[in-house]
Amino acid sequence: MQKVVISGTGLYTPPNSISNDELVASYNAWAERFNQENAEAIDAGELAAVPLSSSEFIEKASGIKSRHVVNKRGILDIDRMVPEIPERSNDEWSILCEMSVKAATEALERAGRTAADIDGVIVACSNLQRPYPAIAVEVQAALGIQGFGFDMNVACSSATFGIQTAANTVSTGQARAVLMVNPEICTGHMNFRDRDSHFIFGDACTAVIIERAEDATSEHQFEILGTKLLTQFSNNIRNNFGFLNRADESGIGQPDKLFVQEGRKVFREVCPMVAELIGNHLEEVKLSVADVSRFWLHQANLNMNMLIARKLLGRDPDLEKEAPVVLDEYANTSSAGSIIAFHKYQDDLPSGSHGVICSFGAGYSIGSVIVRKR
Ligand code: CO8
Repeated sequence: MQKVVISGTGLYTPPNSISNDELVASYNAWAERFNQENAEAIDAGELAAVPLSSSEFIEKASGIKSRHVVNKRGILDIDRMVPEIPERSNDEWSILCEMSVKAATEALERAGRTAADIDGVIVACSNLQRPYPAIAVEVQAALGIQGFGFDMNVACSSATFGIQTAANTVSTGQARAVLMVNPEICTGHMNFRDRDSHFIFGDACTAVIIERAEDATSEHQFEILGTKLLTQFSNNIRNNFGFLNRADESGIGQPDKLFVQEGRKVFREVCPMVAELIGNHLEEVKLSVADVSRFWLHQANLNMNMLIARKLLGRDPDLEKEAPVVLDEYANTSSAGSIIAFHKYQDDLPSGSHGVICSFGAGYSIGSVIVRKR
């Protein structure tokens, strides 16, 4: 078995950003119009009035202040409330491929690698834009990578599950190096007319190069000391969109064909599972929580991360140093979130520092990757 390192990471951030105030203004304008247009039915008790949203609630309940998105106009247009992303011809690179190439280019550069050094591509994300051909195979072609590519989806935990898959592939000698990418257009699967969830997600793409330690020359190396994954079935985060929808037309366009969740239950059930998994994983690799300099946690909710860090540390974390936050600017970018935090907050760590990349989300799915800076 070969020792394996993460030798480079990359990030693509879409140029458009929507603040809470902008998002709430659009949602509330739609809600007020809906309530006016349906005033009679609402007064007669035949229809429930749509409640208004508030920026204060969003920031307090989640820590989110804004989100980057691939298309702003379509989301904020109250006659649409869906991003406008024109279909492309089969001769053009798809938008997920385009985002992946941008993030991968930075990851390759930081790893000091070129396409010729990579033997496999994994696209791991929540929101795949088509069933086939795999986006990973398209990314391979766009970058000129030989070998193999495949897509995988474990919702918000796709990246950590992708890192484990890539690390196993490299450690067993099946590949010298693997590119693992997380293109997430979460706004394509959001219900911007649902007050409870309209603020939760944003768009981004991250990329990670995983390679043999003995080959690595990068200045940004983290040895993977261990990976630990857990899944436990839950309907509390669900999206019923799929290829069989057309086999029952009555369900097409219903809210359950977009992201839906029982946020409170997720919060309550997932936090203890995450803290326990990280604690057990650290024990397995003979480290204690005190040995960990940084937790790059999944970026869904600041209060969740505070609670998890508190459970582990027995005190409030120093967010800047111990559990960096990117969800204030990015919102929840699903699988990309913990990797954005890892990418942005790693260069200051001295060699020998230990860190944990941890994701959690739909499934439920939880993934922990323990690393040591080289
Ligand atoms: N404005 C004002 N008030 C609001 C709003 C709003 N926008 N939304 C809700 N309220 C109200 C509620 O109606 C409720 O009112 P009342 O008390 O009268 O009933 C009150 O505020 C409190 O509501 P909640 O109990 O729902 O509020 P919480 O404090 O629980 O906060 C959160 C809601 C922020 C959603 C929180 O529960 C949370 O973050 N939970 C965890 C969610 C999570 O991490 N989910 C993971 C999902 S991501 C994932 O797994 C990947 C899926 C794949 C990606 C798909 C991409 C689209």
